[in-house]
Amino acid sequence: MKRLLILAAALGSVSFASDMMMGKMSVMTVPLMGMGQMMGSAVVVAWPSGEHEVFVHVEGLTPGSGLYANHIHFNETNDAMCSMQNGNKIIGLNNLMADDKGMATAYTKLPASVKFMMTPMYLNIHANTPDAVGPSIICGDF
Ligand SMILES: [Cu+2]
Repeated sequence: MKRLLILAAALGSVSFASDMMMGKMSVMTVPLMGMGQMMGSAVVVAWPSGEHEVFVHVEGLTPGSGLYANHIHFNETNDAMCSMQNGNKIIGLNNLMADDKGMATAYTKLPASVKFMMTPMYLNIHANTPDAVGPSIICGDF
């Protein structure tokens, strides 16, 4: 996992959209920022088949604090961003589970029927208390 994140970071300057149009696999990294010690990164691998793989790694959660909801958000007006929290449409990703060090990793494979990357989006990790899907606590703009 760490190796993939490092590889993806090295490839981060590759133009995502143009590679997709040329039918090659492409990789995009998205830094995730939260309050205090909370931070992380997301790596999105886009395959020529239209499938996407999304790896999310975060640190700084409360150790052993359970599951955290994890979504990509976008909207119809193409202006979704973390600072506005205005992405009323979501692509669900697998939950993150905080380990005993407050780290969590989630992997989600999305079928080609899930279309994204053509509009501004952000990846949100939500507070898990008092509600299962609370306000955003860590976010990254695509
Ligand atoms: Cu969400």
